[in-house]
Amino acid sequence: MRGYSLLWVTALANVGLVQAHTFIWGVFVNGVDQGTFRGIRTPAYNGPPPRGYANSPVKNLESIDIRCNVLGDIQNPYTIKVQPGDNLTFDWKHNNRTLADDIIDFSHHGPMLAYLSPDPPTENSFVKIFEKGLYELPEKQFAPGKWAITSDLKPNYGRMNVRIPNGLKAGHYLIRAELIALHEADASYDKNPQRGAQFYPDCVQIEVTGDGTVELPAGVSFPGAYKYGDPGILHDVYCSTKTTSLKVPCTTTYPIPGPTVWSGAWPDTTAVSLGAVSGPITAPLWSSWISKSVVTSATYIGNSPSIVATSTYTASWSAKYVTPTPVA
Ligand SMILES: [Cu+2]
Repeated sequence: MRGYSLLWVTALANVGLVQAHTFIWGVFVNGVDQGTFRGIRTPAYNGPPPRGYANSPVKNLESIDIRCNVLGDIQNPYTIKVQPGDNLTFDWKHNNRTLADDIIDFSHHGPMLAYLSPDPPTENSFVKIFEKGLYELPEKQFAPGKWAITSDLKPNYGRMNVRIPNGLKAGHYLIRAELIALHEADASYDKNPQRGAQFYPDCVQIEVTGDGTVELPAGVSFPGAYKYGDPGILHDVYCSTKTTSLKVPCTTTYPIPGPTVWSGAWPDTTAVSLGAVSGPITAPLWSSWISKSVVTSATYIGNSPSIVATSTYTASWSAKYVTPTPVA
């Protein structure tokens, strides 16, 4: 047991100082909500106030945080049971779990992706099962075109659909869903840490049941799969029609980072109609952040953080599956 709650992180209405970011608040299985924050390894906010409210992105591609975000090794007490063919809808939200939520800042153009790995992950165990990137080219000069995050996820209330592969063998898995925001990706983080592509990975614990026989092929590792210079990670979203001199190669196409989608994944994902949200639509004012291996947790009175706990933390991934400790 750890002395701080990771489930109850939240964003504050006061977002004037920070940009609006997103993480998964709930998972629907075939349209049925599994409960707010259930089965989801909710990330820390990754920065002290005011950054602490922002769910700051992961930008260091060599960090373990690129796997399942900050605190991504820490299990959720609940695991979502699914069967091959089930349709999962991830409910990405920012401030609250309502249709009025702003999801993510409008500037955050980029792709959305999903990987599947046995739980716990091993070397090269993440297999890509879904991706969507730039799906419509810009009409005007210097325009970004239509991107999965800003033209699909954001207007669709943060809903992202993935399907459990046909015939997948029973067992415990993690789905690593990911958004990559490219508005500062014309620079590379290793050369300019103020800028660079912004990664928002978020992992969901599932247990596949049934008598499927299909095993996942070899995939990629996180960290490891992405490099700073990869096309699609070093990318200028506004460059496709520029004629001025350019810092990075300028293309009208966008190569989505990582491996190709596994042939065993569903070729298409379909939006299913969703039932009611089950569980809270807001979270208590709470934040947690990590600096030099110390986790600090705070509640908020107005805009003032009140620190409730600090503890040392180093990400530690088990080599074997461990049954999560249920909450009392
Ligand atoms: Cu941002």
